[in-house]
Amino acid sequence: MRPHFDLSLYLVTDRDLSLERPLNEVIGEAIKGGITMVQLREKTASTRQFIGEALEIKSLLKQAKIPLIINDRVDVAMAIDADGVHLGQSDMHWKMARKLLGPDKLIGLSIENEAQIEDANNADIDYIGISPVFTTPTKRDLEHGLGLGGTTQIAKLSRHPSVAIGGINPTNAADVILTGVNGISVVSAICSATDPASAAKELSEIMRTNSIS
Ligand code: TZP
Ligand code: MG
Repeated sequence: MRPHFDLSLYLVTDRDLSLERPLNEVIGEAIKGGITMVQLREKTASTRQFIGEALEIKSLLKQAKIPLIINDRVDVAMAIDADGVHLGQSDMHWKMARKLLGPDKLIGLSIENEAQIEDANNADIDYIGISPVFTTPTKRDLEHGLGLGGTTQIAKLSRHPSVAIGGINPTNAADVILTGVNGISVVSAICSATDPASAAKELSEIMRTNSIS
């Protein structure tokens, strides 16, 4: 059976934006603030370092009953028996990932425009990431933000639950939730906060009070 998951407040990590604190410290604080899901996104560490870190974080999240998703790296997800992977449009195809991971793992897929929705709707995946809602310095290879209108449209067309990502912070989180997504995903709003626990708590509270689903 696939793990139960809650997209409400989905933390995506970035070690370079974490103010030189170890990721498990930032995640530990964010758990206190109410995050519901974590994606380890590692672009600079070696594979061995990534695996070591992922194992530590896995045990932290297991205690909190929060699923651990690995960005891109199906091999790392398999090696540490993570709850699933998150794939972008140019990463391994979801079909191949499903074959490798089996039926009991979660697969999330990034959707960057309406044209990609039809394939996603027919895919054996568990959720979509709508990306990016707003342009963000955290991920510079993205052309333009979908905006609230584009996000609403994709969320409406999707048969899978959706989480929005890109430039989300406490100022715009309520508007993003009103697009109909099931959750919000953030990097810098939590990783770069001086107090990740209160940053997560603030977002979690906004999520709870504005949620329509
Ligand atoms: N994918 C689309 S936007 C993004 C990713 C990983 C980065 C979001 O970062 P932030 O700091 O929450 O804007
Ligand atoms: Mg990717």
